[in-house]
Parts: sequence; structure tokens; C-alpha cells
Amino acid sequence: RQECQVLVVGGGTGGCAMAAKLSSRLGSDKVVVLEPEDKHYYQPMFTLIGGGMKRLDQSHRQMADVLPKKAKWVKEKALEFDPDNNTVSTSGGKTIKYDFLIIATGLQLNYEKIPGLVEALETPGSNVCSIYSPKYVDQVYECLRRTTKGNAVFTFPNCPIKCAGAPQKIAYISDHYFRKMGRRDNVNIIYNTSLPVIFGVKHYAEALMKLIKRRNITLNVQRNLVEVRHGDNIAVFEDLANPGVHYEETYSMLHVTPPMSAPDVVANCKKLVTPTGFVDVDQMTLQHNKYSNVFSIGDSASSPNSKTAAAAAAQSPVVFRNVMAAIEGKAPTDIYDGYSSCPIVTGYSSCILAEFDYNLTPVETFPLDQSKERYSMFFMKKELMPLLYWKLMMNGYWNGPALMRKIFSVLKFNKK
Ligand code: FAD
Ligand code: UQ1
Repeated sequence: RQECQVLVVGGGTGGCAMAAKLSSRLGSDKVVVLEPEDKHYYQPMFTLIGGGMKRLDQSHRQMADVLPKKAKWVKEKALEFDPDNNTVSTSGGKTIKYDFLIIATGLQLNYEKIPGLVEALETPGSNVCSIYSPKYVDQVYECLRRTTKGNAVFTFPNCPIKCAGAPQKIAYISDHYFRKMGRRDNVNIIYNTSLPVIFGVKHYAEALMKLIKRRNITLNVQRNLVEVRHGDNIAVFEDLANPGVHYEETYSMLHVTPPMSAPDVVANCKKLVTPTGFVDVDQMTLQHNKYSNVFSIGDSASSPNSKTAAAAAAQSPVVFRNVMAAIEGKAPTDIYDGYSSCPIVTGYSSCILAEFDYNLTPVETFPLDQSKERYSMFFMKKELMPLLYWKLMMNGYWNGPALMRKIFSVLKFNKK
């Protein structure tokens, strides 16, 4: 049995940022981080690894070096939450009692939900790949290199996912790759999405539709991958507008974005979650709707923002101030506006930087039209963001770009 003031479950993007902020304020050994993994991955780099622009070993650090020294790391998994008794039981047989709990367990990748997919991904020399897992991301560039003709098919599942732009980023990078290699005339690029539109924010969707047309990419909406027949190189899709109607697509290369959900241990704790399995928080304060000493940050929270590291960054000062208020016995007052951001990499030197809030209204940081493809935004995504992540965000110093945006607007660089 162990006790702590604040227990952070999950030492990924949101959990590590919260542990850094809170342990710095509260002092040594007040904060416990429960996290079973040895490595902390900077997942936004996976898209670039898929395109051969970065290596997998550049995307991770040792968890011990990333988690704050002032917090105590318990290298175990949360197995059961008991919010009525303020305890979490762990895979090592511990029961940790907390005053305040922050759930930052991210999303679970459910590759096994698509029949045939795991077998296809795990066949040596497979032409099926996925940027979403460190286990499969290296296969993406290998697939690109091997594909000389036929259909390169890209999928987007029928559920909320992290970085909803990533499934199309890898399609655009692939398009650019095949053009550079002089193979594009022989390779069809097919982007099959379960969504009814290419992107949820109209301002960027319009720019992306033009790009798709100009680059001759086939877009099929409301198509959900339901099976992979690896031996025949066939992917089976369901037409979500006509349930039960299936299409078979022959592929030379298949890039899969898997179904995702909150981790089972979280989703199974019915007291803590909404019917869809996400931690039931107030979308403004990120405090639990029933248990006032419980908060959630990042992908496992029920707040209806687009799930990204950028969103977790913008949530982090809100959760920090609201937890501090709760510790002082006060009601939470800080509010998260739903900010999220998605650098939509469109090739080997260009990027559209989408930024928006709960209303799906663009909230742009820079004094230029971010819906245009730009090298500056690509450089920021590829070279600056990793530094910002490791040096600032993981040490609790990055609260998202709101301050930067205000400075640009005070300097009258704003567009309006
Ligand atoms: P994570 O960072 O995933 O961390 C969750 C942690 O919880 C993990 O360390 C895990 O081991 C731990 N955990 C899980 N279950 C348990 C348990 N039972 N007990 C204890 N610990 C547990 N975001 C952007 O802002 N910009 C981008 O360009 C971008 N691109 C992306 C591209 C790809 C391919 C991917 C996969 C993601 C991308 N993201 C991007 C999204 C971003 O990485 C996530 O939104 C972010 O990491 C979410 O943070 P989190 O803390 O909620 O979860
Ligand atoms: C961001 O804050 C963030 O989290 C650290 C990302 O993930 C790596 C991003 O991709 C982006 C774009 C932001 C937002 C930052 C700026 C400067 C617009």
C-alpha cells in the first residue's frame, strides 16, 4: 500500500507534462506517476518516419529521463480504479491511495478488431503497414520503396482517433514520394475514410479538397475497413451510408489507421467513464463530472476536442490550475476552449497548419494564411516541434501557443 497527494496514471504526453508542473509546485515525492513502459515516444514523429524523413530511434527517450525527478515513478500498470475509496490497484500488486487523481492513459490501438489485419501486418516483407504503432511504423517506408504500381490504399476508421490528420498526411507524403521516384503514373492513391468529409474544419477542408483534386488522389468517404485478406491483397470496406454493402479493393500497398478506444482498464470502470468509455469530465474544467478529486488530460478524456499533443498542451495549464484550486478546497475556474492543432504535412517540404477550437473555428497562431501549404510550417513541424516537446512541454513549460497568438495580435500582425 502506498499513499500520495497526486497520482498521475500514464506518463505519456499529458501525464508527463502534468507531473512536471505539479511536482515542481508541490515539491518532491508528492506526485506519483504510474506508467509501465520503458520508453516515451514522441508520436507526432511517426508520420515523418513513415515518409523516411526521420528514424524510429529519433522518436523516443528513456521514460526515466523524461519523467520529472521530483515525482516518484511506479513502473507498473493501473489495473483497477476505485474512485469511491480513492485508490488504484496496480499490476505489481500495490494499492495506491491518492488525494487527487489525473487520468492520462491515452488511447489503445485495436488492430485486432479488423479480421486479418494483425496477420497481414506481422507477415515478414508485408505490404500492409501503419504509422500509428512503433511496432509497425518502419514498415511504412519499406512499403513505399517496394511499391512500383497498382493501388496504394489508405484508411481512416469509424471511431475517434488521435491526430485525425495523420491518416491523410501519410497519403500526401506517399503521393509526393511516388512523384519524386517517377512512379506516380503507375500508382493510384486511394484515401478511404469513414468520415463524411475530408476534415472537420471547413476552412482547411476546402484547401485539402483542392489539393486532393490537383494531386489526383481518389477520395472515398464513409468507407470503413472491415477485413484484410492478406493472401489475395484485398481490403474489404463497408459503405457506412449503406450498411451491409461491401467493396473489395485490391492493393499493392495498404496503410491502416486502426480502430482506437480508451484503454480497457479505464473503459471498464463504469463509474469513471461515459458510455463510449472516455473519462467523464467537464469539457471546460476537465474535472470529473462526479468525482471532484479526479481530472483527465489528453486522449483518454471525454472532452470533444480533436485528440492531439497540441490539445494536451493547451489543456495542461487548465488542469494544473484547477487541480491546485481543488487542493486548496476551491472550485475550478480555469477553462479550456477546445484548442487543438494538426500540422497537415502535405509532402517532403510543405505543411498546412490547422488550428481550431470546440466550435471548429480556426484559431490561428501566425500572421499568415495557415490553410496554404508552406515550407515554414513544415520546418516547424519537422525540426522545431520535437525540441519544443522534449525541452519545454515535458518539463511543464509549454502551455500551447495561446500566448504566442496574443503577442502576434497585440503587435497588429493579425489578419483581421
Ligand atoms: P499518450 O501520450 O499516448 O500516453 C498515454 C500513456 O499512458 C502511455 O505512456 C501508456 O503507456 C500509459 N498507459 C496506458 N494504459 C495505462 C495503464 N493502465 N496504467 C498506466 N499507464 C498506462 N499530436 C499533435 O499535436 N501533432 C501531431 O502532429 C500529431 N501527430 C501524430 C501522429 C501519429 C502517427 C500519432 C500516433 C499521434 C500524433 N499526435 C499528434 C497525437 C499525440 O501523440 C497524442 O494526442 C498525445 O500523445 C496524447 O497524449 P496522452 O497523454 O493522452 O496519451
Ligand atoms: C503543439 O503545441 C504541439 O504540442 C506540443 C504539437 O505537437 C507536437 C503540434 O504539432 C503543434 C502544432 C502545437 C501547436 C504549436 C504551435 C507553435 C502552433
